[in-house]
Amino acid sequence: MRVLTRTLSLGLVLILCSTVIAQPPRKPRIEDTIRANVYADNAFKLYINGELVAVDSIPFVPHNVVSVDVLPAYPMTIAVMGIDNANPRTGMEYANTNIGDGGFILKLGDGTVTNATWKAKKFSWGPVDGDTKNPRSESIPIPEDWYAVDFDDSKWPYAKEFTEEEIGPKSPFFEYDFKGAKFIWSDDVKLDNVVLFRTVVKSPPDGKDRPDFRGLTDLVPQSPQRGGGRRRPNDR
Ligand SMILES: [Ca+2]
Ligand SMILES: [Ca+2]
Repeated sequence: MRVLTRTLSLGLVLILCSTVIAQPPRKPRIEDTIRANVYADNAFKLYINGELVAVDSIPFVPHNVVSVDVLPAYPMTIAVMGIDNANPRTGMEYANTNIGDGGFILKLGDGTVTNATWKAKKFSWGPVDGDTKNPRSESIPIPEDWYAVDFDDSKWPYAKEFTEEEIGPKSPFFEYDFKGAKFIWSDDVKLDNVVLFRTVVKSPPDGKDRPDFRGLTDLVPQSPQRGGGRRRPNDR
């Protein structure tokens, strides 16, 4: 009986050890990141796995591309706020002389691209019915946790794809890799001015195996901690 108990205890210890070993093996390196190329008419906020990772650094003009390194972890929840420049009261721009149109496109270094499999829901639109004589906008409240991993977007509509001709991207769009990605928006690329997008990338589209570094801050690192013990020169 005692032998059995000891064997079971040993087994438990081994299971615990293997659980620990299965945790992220090291700190992430820049080679573990993938490049995110993002272009929005006019601006965006990008969340990955519930964290804000990029915002459009130039919200109106020129039409810039934001290209940043991100650390992927799968399944990967991507949530984006797309913002077409508009007067919040009328939904129009350029001193209420122009309806203006939106558009969003993204490509990640793992092969993730925007297309009609993404969800897209409008939260502010106008001028209602395209009425530019008496323009007014309408909005619905944006859920507080719209970018969270566990947010339920099952009732959201799917995004609509638009051609490059319809969106008319401007330089320097053509200098960046958006191959295979589609421009998306909600149904009305002119009237819909604030649109939220969501998708879940179950596994890397390029099939490459990548470590999952989530929860790294909750673990005791293998190398000495800052301020605790001696740090090796290259341990940063
Ligand atoms: Ca518009
Ligand atoms: Ca616009």
